[in-house]
Amino acid sequence: MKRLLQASPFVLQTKVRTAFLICPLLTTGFSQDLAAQQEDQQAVIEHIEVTGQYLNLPNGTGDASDQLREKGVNFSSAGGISPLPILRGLNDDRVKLLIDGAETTSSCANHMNPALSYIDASRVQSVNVLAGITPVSMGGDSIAGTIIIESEQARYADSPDALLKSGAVAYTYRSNNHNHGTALNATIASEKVSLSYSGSFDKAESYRDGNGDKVLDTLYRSESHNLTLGMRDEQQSMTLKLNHHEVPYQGFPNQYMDMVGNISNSINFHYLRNFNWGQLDTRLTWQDVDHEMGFFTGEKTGSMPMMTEGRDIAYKIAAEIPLSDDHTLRIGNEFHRFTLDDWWPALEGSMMMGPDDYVNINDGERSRYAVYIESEHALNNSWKFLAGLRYEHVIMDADEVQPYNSMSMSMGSMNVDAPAALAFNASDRHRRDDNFDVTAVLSYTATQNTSVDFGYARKTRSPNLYERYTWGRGTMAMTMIGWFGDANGYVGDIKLEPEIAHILSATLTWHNDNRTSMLTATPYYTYVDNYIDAKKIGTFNPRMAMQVTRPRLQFTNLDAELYGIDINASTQLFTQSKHKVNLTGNLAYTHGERKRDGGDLYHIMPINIKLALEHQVLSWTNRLEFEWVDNKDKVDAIRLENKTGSYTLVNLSTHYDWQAFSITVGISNLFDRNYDLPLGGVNFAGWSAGGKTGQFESLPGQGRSINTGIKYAF
Ligand SMILES: [Cu+2]
Repeated sequence: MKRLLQASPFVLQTKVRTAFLICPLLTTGFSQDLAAQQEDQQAVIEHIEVTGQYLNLPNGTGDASDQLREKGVNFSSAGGISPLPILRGLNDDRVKLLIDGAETTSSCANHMNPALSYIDASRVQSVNVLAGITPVSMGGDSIAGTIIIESEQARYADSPDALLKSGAVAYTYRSNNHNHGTALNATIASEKVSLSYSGSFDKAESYRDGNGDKVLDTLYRSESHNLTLGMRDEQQSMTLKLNHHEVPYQGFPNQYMDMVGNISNSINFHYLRNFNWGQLDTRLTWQDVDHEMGFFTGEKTGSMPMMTEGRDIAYKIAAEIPLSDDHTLRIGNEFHRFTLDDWWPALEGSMMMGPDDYVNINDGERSRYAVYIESEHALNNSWKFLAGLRYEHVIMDADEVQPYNSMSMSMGSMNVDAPAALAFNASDRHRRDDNFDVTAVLSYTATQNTSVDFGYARKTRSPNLYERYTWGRGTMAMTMIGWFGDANGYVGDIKLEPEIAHILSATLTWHNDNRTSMLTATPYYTYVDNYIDAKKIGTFNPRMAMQVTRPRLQFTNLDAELYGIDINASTQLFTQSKHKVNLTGNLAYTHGERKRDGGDLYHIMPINIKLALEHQVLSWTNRLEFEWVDNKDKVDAIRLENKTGSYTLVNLSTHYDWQAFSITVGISNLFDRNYDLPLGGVNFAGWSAGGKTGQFESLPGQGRSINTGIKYAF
């Protein structure tokens, strides 16, 4: 359903600037030529991007995961707008997600509010996915790669006397979950000053699976309001973005809790200036989040309030210095501080959840100080070399905590949280990590039709606050921690070490002379020292259901190994007068295991193949997609991950541009196939509402849906 739209000139500039440093092929990246686009995706630092018009509808509202899915990013299921990204088997915090250059940390023990949940799909202007090896100037504090999302850019009038006035309104509807989305934007700008507003509203009921059964607790509602002020002259540009985002409710079918409120305000200030020695890029970002968990729907019932307050503050200073025509130097300094309070107010009249508030994380702090240097050098016409070194100093700390009560017995059983709190408060909680990242990539253009890129990266991530500082040992407390959708219980470990990934990867690229057909293959290998995984420290019976036994897990460092291959191909099957027919395909295979016992890692996507046939005539595009996913029989035994079956989905869509209108009509899951999501986790809400009988089953995927969108631009 996605179409590559012509980028505005401003976007083009910024794109070329960022793209140049990592991909020699990027100069062709904005052509409508399919093969060339495909080729851009293939450098060893996989550089993948989509550029859309300001206001992407009728592609849709909601989270931007659809725009990323087709770029090879997988997602583990969570709430309707909060799925967690997985790149080549590495999930969530291991992926660095930059939205307009800002990093947002999840302020929730279930990671219900990941960075991606704050950007509505309608606002996404461009997406870059750098899987695996990432330039150090775009990395740090991540081991899987970097996803770069840009929202609406400031747009300006073409000439001194002109005034730019433009805008768009759009509406989308998806039949399966009665999802209504509305988005609008308006811009007024002179040649030097630009002001724009964008807003979105999105609301969905719980979706239905291929059997027509409701998948409980998958409903949500969200809205966002965003102001962008831009100013520029010949030497400099300044952009100020103010964002307000609200989620009144969002169901999480594979968690014990739901989101009953998430309010976020953020400021993003960006200043860019050209000097005679090069360019200076500075950014200041701030985001405050008020997050509340509880229960809001009859589809999953309970009573327990949980509150979280988080704040991200950061600056970034980056200098790009062209030393000669074929040699560029980049140096930078970054600072990022995340602070967090997480507490669970006492429940009145409850023996177990009172009389005190449970303090989960008190004044948690995670601060990173980073510097890097990077050199990009074209050695001659066929060889190019990129190398970088990055150092980060990470400081983490948390204050003393308290359990609901300090009695040694509670409801006739041992109150294990009381001694756990004493032990936590007596421990030294201050931690410092010194993290080094290295990237080295060689690109070799062998012939006019073939090239190879290969490289090595060492990437480091320090544990997050929840991995180091959650401490409760009781069943209830432990089941509140974890972003895995497995309904297991988790506890942190202050002594956790940072995880260090060593990544080797190569990309082989072939295309024909006129670039209408191309093929690339990217094999990769990653060894992770001190991979943060889980070890079993006990068991429990969820919700007193004695037939279900789940593990109590503690975060722990283990060594892990991941390898796989991505293959992409595209060809122009047919072209005659105004008609064009293209076929694209890709295959992804990932394997992940623990080195100690060869056990399979959690949430590894089975081998899968996607094929898309696209027919274009003038401004009319038709698209037919097949997606095949193999059985998932390699599962994490420690987390009791479920196996899932193989499935094939077919999607069909048509898109038409007529004057100021764009219209899309599509059918996803055309044959209403019923299937389980390989990365969906367990259907806890369904189990709970169904009388808590039997074992936890897998979360089903969405059945057939008729999706429509209409946009009017003025
Ligand atoms: Cu939460």
